[in-house]
Amino acid sequence: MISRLHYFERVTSTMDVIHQLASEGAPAGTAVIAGEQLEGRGSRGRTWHSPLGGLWLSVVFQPPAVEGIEVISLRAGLAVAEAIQARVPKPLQLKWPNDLMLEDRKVGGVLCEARWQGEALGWVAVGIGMNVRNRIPDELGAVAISLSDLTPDITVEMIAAPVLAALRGLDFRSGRLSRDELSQFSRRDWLQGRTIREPVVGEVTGVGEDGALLVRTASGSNLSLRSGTVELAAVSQSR
Ligand code: BT5
Repeated sequence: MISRLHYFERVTSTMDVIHQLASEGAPAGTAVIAGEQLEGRGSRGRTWHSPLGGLWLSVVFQPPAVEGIEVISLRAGLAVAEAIQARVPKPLQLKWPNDLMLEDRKVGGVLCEARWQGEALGWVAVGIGMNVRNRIPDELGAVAISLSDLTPDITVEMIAAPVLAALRGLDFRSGRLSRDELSQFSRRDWLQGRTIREPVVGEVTGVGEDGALLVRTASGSNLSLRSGTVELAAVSQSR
């Protein structure tokens, strides 16, 4: 039988390993978990701190088309939040485009990377990082949190299986968020109703079915942001 879950004590990044496996023909659903990542990454070249004690996981998929990679990221975050909510005493919220929030601090993040084979989409790797009981670096102490801060007994083993099952169960047939997904997202939407100052000034009204962030500006126009990093108008909450 082909082993579809690979565990490593230490890797550069589970994304590197999953891309390597996919390039060797690993089927959709193949997953990599690492105890520790030495070069864990976020989006746009940012660093993702990944010491021992967190869940560092990547899964490969072969979606029919790449349209809606933003949607894949939101869908993955939503599925993960729903899968582990029962183990966390406070709401897990989602901050567009890819953050998982707990008590107004970042507890996890999603990273999607597509790889092409010539003109065609080869595969999409979805990575999820979740602080479970790992140490948070001092410089992130005010903005990051671990699940164990609220659930002292929680372990990576307790959440790895539900998170993996949720990701493997993702349905890629639609490149658009369904009405149900939108209302689920809205219930967990951390940005909704908040005023942002970057990349535009306005109030966040939600996300659209294409995964874009919806913002109403002071002049009353409605904007749709496809990508970018959001900064709140309040000084204390930016990333
Ligand atoms: C993310 O990026 O939030 C996506 C993180 C994805 C990590 C997973 S782990 C498994 C797989 N393998 C990888 O190498 N990556 C994926 P972004 O939105 O760009 O956020 C990055 C920012 O989050 C950094 O610039 C820091 O400010 C902050 N950060 C870094 N490490 C953190 C941590 N452990 N907890 C909370 N915040 C962190």
